[in-house]
Amino acid sequence: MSLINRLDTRSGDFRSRLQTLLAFEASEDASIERVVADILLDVRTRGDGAVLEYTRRFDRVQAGSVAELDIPRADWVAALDALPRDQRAALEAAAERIRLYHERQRSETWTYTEADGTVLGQKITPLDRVGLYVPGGKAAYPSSLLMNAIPAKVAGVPEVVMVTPTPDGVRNPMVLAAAAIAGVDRAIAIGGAQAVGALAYGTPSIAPVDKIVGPGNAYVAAAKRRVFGVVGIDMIAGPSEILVICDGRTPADWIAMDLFSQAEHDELAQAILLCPDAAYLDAVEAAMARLLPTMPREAILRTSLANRGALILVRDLTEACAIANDIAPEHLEISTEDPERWADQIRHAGAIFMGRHSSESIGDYCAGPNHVLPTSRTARFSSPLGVYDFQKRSSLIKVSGAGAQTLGRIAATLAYGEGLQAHARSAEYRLEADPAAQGKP
Ligand code: HSO
Ligand code: ZN
Repeated sequence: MSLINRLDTRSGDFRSRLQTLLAFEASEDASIERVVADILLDVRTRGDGAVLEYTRRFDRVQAGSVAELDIPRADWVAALDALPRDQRAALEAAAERIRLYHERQRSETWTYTEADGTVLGQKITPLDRVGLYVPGGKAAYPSSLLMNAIPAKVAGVPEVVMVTPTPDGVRNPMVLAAAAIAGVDRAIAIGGAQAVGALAYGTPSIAPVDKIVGPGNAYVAAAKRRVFGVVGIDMIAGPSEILVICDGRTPADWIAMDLFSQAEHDELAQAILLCPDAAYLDAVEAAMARLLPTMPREAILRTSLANRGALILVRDLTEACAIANDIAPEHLEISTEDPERWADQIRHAGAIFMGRHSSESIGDYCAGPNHVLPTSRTARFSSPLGVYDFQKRSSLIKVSGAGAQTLGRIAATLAYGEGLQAHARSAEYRLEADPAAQGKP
């Protein structure tokens, strides 16, 4: 079996083969749904007692109260102090760059005044309280904590509560250190659907939040979907994806490793290269074959590349851009001369990396933009996680006496048209002249 799929846009089965590679259905597992529904109901009715019981059962952590599961701030600070110097410096540098980038995203309240003195506008306020889910174990990425918590703090959210499971009581020191750097306000050692339920409904010791963000396993994702409406949620992320457009003049090892960098996330991750030069595709495949045995995650890489990876021969870079727009990838690298020229043609991608030096991995950690991005083709209609996800808008309306005359007539006419008398008359009460005309259609 070959290392990675090879496709050619000139061949008749190209579209159907591409379709098969792209297909990814976030499966809704009925047994997971049942378990999660039960846990959520239990947390909702029994509160802290249920949270403690599931934490004992799933994480093997005994606690007499939720307060005992709070991770004291002193422990985060200790974790930060114990970090190797270079790791601490890297986390701090990344956090600073992420903060600077996101500060530009902050929306401000605005108003304008019309000629008759009527004032209209939009008031921006942060959410009061945000819950941040941080997975335990192998998928606990401190970088993801920074990417979720910093935009919330930049938005002005006063209380960011992090939940993270600690199976057998084992904590992840780099996650705690990142929490300290990002300005998280409280950390609780709980996870799974029970943590999502506690954040959404609140318990005597955990105040309910307004929105829950952050990645998690299938149980966490199912729980977030179910509490949506009671609270806001971020997107439910699918497997990581990278699409590279290359003119065939970037060192083949660089592109091979860029493809690996997303393929190593998990077996369902997707890495695709589009290039008009067949010999270059051969060179990248050879580089992959040579580099694979050096990769600690070789097994995951082999599975994801064979199942969902592809090297695609295109007619030219214009065709490559059209395919990229169809795929709407989470990450797009444009590894060509004059990358802006091609980026101009891209409308659908979570993040666009331009030029041979812009590896996606730099974006994952420290370029500044968010690494929580729309996956599974949802970049057609959604955007990176940002400060705007933690701010909301209220409309402002202040009608002047003069404005009430003109607007009142328009409103009343439309209200009568809709058969809504009270609407009409409420507007008409504010009309100064001709009280005799009021109440008539
Ligand atoms: N590439 C991932 C984010 C990440 N990478 C975290 C490394 N750590 C999002 O698709
Ligand atoms: Zn990554």
